[in-house]
Amino acid sequence: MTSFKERVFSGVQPTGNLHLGNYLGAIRRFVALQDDHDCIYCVVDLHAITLWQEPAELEKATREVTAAFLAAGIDAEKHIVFNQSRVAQHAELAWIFNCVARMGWLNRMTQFKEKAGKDRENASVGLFAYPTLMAADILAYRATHVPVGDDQKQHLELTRDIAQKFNNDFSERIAELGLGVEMMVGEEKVNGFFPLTEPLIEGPAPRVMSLRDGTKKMSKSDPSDLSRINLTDDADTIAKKVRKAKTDPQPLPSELEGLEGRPEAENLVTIFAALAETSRAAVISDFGGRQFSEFKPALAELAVEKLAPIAAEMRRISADHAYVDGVLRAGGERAAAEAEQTLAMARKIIGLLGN
Ligand code: AQP
Repeated sequence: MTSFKERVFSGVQPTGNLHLGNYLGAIRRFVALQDDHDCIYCVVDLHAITLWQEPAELEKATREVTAAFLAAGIDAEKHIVFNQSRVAQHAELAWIFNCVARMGWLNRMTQFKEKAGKDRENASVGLFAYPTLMAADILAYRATHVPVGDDQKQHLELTRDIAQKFNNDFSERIAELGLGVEMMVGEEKVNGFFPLTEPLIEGPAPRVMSLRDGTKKMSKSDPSDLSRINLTDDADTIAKKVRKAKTDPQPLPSELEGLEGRPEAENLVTIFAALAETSRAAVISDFGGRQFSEFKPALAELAVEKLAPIAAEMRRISADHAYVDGVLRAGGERAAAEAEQTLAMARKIIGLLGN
């Protein structure tokens, strides 16, 4: 009996305004994981179109996210980098999962509620079914680990529910075809076709907050550009955004516990610690008792030092369309070959003739 090969999968939507939260919560961790894992990183353009995208902007943003992956240090030869729509198996498996997942499960997804807002009747069907496509992205490669920011926790739980229901619904058939793989669920040894994927929601900044409101997540779609540091911002813009970041009138506390109930101060300290690759306690030990007028310039300088080289590299790479498109094409071919192996088995399990 074999067990699942460890494999990492994650994706980023090409919806413009890639920001510090995307970098610290996701992309920088993608880079760290590639040293000892087999990784697949995807620009999830089919997810992007669940909300309206201008076609030319979508093309530009797809190249920009790819460039961000490469500029941050992802090795597209050793690992796989591609855009989702090139691999039709994602959409095929998503349809299968639409027939496995239950309406009640999707009705509970908070991201749909937030994104659809009050105009639920006018939201696309794709926005509602977004989590089943995400499950398909991951399970088309039978990925075992998914690094994501904290906001994706609920979608990862749904992915596990879908895998488990599929494994249960088809357990006899999976056994008959000898396609079961052994895995540990807690203390229990179980057998199934899809792994119960582990979310990797860790690192120093799984949830970077808005610079304008420390209770809201930093987000691409926030109408205020001052709320986020974009990966493409120049040094002056970064300095201005940090200077204008909302804070309270108190100096920084001298103990970590003093950040409680001060979301904006906590966010800036977290960002500093994550960028400096140190602990929040170390930041407080250096800056405790000091005013924001002293802390903010140090944070701006650090952010520029860390982000400027990535921004410059991103600009250089994304301007070279032939190169970026070549990376996506080659990655897409490799990804399709992997995904087709899973789909061929899944079709057999379900009873869909056609292999
Ligand atoms: N603020 C954040 N802090 C930490 N991680 C974050 N991520 C997003 N925002 C933060 C993580 O970045 C990865 C890619 O995100 P995405 O583009 O696929 O979708 P998203 O989570 O919807 O990103 P945004 O920026 O918040 O976009 P909008 O405004 O459209 O909702 C994911 O791993 C995500 O967790």
